[in-house]
Amino acid sequence: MQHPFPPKFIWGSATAAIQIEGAADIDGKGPSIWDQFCQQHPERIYQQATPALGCDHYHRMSEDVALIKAMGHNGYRFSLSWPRIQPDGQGAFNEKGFDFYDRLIDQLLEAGIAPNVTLYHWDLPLALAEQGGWENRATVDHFVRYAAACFERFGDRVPQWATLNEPSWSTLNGYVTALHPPCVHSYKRAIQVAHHMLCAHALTVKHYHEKAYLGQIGIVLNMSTVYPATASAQDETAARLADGALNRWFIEPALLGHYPDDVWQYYADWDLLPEHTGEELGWFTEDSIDFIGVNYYYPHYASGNADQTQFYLNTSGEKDPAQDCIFSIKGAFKFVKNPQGRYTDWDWEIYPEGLYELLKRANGYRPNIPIYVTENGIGLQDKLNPDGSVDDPDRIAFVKEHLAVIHQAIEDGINVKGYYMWALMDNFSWINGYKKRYGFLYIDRDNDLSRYRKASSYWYQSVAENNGF
Ligand code: BGP
Repeated sequence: MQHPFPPKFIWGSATAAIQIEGAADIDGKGPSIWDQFCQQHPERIYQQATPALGCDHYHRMSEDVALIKAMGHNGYRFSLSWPRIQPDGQGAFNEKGFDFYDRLIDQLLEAGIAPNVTLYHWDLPLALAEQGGWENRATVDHFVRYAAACFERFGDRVPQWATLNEPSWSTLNGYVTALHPPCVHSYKRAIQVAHHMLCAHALTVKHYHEKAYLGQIGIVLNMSTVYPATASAQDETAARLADGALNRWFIEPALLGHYPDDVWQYYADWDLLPEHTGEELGWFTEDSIDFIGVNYYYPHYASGNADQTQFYLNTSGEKDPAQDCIFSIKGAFKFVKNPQGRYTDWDWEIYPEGLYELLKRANGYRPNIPIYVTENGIGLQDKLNPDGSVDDPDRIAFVKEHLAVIHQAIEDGINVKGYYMWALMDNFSWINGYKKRYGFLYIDRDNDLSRYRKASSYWYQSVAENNGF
């Protein structure tokens, strides 16, 4: 075998509650910010898709766990729906919500699959959003109470917890590009939101450790590598700023215990600093988290030539080679495409080397920190064959290339403990709707949401069973 992995390596896949569960308003679940956004602005989502039915995982959970087991995985990353557990985010807890996750966790453990549970994957309870959402300092305390209740309920059975999924991406899209709810265009408000999320993270980690639960706790970050588009000094500066704003602003409080000085100064100069107290900054401590989750899809190329603020996201899967600028903030940085890059139909570059660099970088912040690749995958236009098979050679190639760099990182002494392919099943891909398919399991949306194993799931099963490839 060319790529043997260490013993007890986790081979899994990942999902998020709102992307698969459906059952949006039954058994006491409250509405989330995404439920409302999709109802009010169907035109902003490709083919006007909604997560209301999702993959109906809420009703097919046992079947899905049996499939995870049949596919040979020994880990599964999923998120808890805050509004399913606490419908308004601040009042009474919903016993039926707890009960659903009790059953999921028990069935996973019984099947020999370790749960890796994320507390917040973007589905903020609507009632909290109506009170200002993450801009409101009170949401920090509400989140910590919700997290504490989840630890009390599931803490004896969950080995890995993550506080937040990709706070950088959710604040960027919620408050800068305005592509995601609450669709705000304000960099200043984005930074306030990010600060509150990081406070909620820090307090939750502190609480978890004080109570000495059996597992580990970390955070999941999307740390896209940022390269200068050219060797010019202007692009170098833009790349450093973009990396600071999107990556270092999040990973440094989590791993070093403070915000990056250069970005802090930049925000101070531009009157963008968040309202904060000295006490809050003291909550960020070095060595607080037990592991780091890294989500990786593609790298960025930053140019300093940002003369306007604009955003482009290919949600249709119709490749658009003419589109050069992906995202730009006037006067700061502009992300452009790589003329030599390999791109998917949604214009996401395939570049496994970027993952290697991120793993090395996370390890550089704290040598030997356990790292899980908590998401990595490719959106494709998979088709169901009449015999029920699905050929997805591009997914096999994608995962294989990324596993090869993870293997290299482990050989180089980096403590990577597991890999969760995004995703277990095709799901609601946010504003891309359902055409963009990510799963090991094909979901037949033309009929009854039946699950079909794709070719990649058989290939990955053999990797998991052999602990390498
Ligand atoms: C990550 C999210 C996931 C997932 C993935 C793919 O940022 O954490 O929830 O959706 O991206 O992105 P998309 O579905 O937008 O293509």
